[in-house]
Amino acid sequence: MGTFWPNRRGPSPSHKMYASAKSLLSCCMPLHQRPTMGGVGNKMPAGRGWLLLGVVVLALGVAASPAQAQAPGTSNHYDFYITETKVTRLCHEKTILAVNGQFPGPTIYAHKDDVVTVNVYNQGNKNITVHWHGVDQPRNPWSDGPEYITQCPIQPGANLTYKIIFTEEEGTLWWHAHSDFDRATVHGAMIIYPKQGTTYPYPMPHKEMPIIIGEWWNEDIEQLLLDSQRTGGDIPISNATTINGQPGDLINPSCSKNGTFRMLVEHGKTCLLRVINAGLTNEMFFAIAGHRLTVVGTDGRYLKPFTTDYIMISPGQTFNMLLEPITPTNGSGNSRYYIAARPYVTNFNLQVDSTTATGILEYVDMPPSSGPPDFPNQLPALRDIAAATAYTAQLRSLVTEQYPVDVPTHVDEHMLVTIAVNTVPCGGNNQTCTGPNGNRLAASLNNVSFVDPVVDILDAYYYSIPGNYTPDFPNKPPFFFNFTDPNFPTNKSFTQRGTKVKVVEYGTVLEVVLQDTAILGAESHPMHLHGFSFYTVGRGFGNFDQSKDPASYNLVDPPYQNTVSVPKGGWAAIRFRAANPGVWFMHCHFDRHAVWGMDTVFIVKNGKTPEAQMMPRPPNMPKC
Ligand SMILES: [Cu+2]
Repeated sequence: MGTFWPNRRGPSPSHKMYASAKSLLSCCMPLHQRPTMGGVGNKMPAGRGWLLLGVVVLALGVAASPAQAQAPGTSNHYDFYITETKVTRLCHEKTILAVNGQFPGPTIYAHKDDVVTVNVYNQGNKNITVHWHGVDQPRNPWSDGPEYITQCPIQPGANLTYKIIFTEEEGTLWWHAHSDFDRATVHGAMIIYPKQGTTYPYPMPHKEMPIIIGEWWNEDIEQLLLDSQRTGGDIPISNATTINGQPGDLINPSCSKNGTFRMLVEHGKTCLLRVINAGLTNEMFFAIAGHRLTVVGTDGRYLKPFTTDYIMISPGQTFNMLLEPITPTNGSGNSRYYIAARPYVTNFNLQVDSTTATGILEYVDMPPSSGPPDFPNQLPALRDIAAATAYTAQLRSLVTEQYPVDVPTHVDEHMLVTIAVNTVPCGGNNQTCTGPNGNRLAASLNNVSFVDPVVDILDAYYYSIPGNYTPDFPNKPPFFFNFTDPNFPTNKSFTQRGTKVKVVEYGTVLEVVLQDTAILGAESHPMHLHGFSFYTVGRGFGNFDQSKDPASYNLVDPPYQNTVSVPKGGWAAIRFRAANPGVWFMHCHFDRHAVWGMDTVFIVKNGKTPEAQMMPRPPNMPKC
């Protein structure tokens, strides 16, 4: 099939050549204008198309950015400058941390098997780290990113070069800060194209577009986190759901209309949507009025294609979808259609940000319509558990000769891990907290509420520094009760703090059943594992039953994921082979749960051969 994105190293056109951005707004990024892998110098967009996109970005406030390919060959380099940046949404101006002044941040482009380096310069006002979400990083936990797990934070004024080793991943992943709540504004897409000379397992789309779902707080999110840590109470809800950093014109229209994300399409030109949920708080439904979507991939892996009216995407997940721009026959004949993201909320006790973010899909080859865009009435309601369950049940790995699966059929070690929101005593001198019953909110896995160590766990492990963690994370919960009964024993609301890790031998096949509990309210949890993708072999409601439920497992074509949505009052079973030596975080991707302790760590020991051993510690890792 030849080359799909020919290297175009032509001279960089000046911006004034593209002064009339309007004429160039033909939808998403045309694929023939992909970035080249051999760049033309630092901070110089490598392909002509990226300048075009840059102009479009400026014109529409669309958050996608030129690649900054630097080194020739397969190695690419980016410079990320994290600075305090002023942005205005909902007519509130505030200072956020952002990469290269962009919110959402710049897109990283790579091909399968590339190695990309990113030098992160912390020019902000607080410690920070960055994680390359969904990249397995074989033998390279050093560049994984979570604060106090695999590194000490990058302090203000310092910098750190991360090495992202892409191997099996192909599709869409993303990067984000992995410290406090910095992820709210420090995030961006990673696009991993097929290996040079190979193609997608579906017809070549004409265009592509990252769509990043997020949240906006009018207040300073870091301050809200600090306040909640002082009071022991919950974190205030966000003020708006966002699409590519914008609430859209249904939320406070007089403030939001101008910035609304617009995606321009033409009849017959298929667009590949790369949807990412970068939100901190909510799973999301997503749909486009008048159009069906063909889902072809998730979490940097291919799926058996299926067509759907909507998707449900958890924080941490990505979905690749093909959009065929055809004027809907049942629509109004409108030239504009809302793209919409609405929270999917399973904890009915919580106050939530229920705003629906919108962008606009706009046909450039139709007469412009004057009325409002059509709204996607197929978008499920806020609490539609049945809609979410039906969507997720459709996820199956592609499975072809070129994209085989390797689902473990033999399990070496079984773990049952309960997930809970809890409390701990407020602490101090009879201090009263604003959490339940005057206590402090906490969260746990197997009743261990994870506490960050003083020295990051990877260094503590590598240098055998005692006192930072204990290797006794349990394989099962300490107590068995009816986990999903809302009338849970009241004494079970309290949890214990600790820094407990699970140590496994290299190559061990693990099955981890993640079990939600009703303690302080059942809800779904997007559980994310670093260092691995895993097969989600089963999901179900109620208490997992080892004698019955494995019979329903899909061991033929289960989805290969890095983040699984554990159903409210239910369970999810994942399997993976621990053939990646290092220190790997597992946590809920609802950030408030993660900071409350819904986390644990796998330490995978070195194997015997050199290929089964961690890379040596790079120089210049930050100090705690
Ligand atoms: Cu959670």
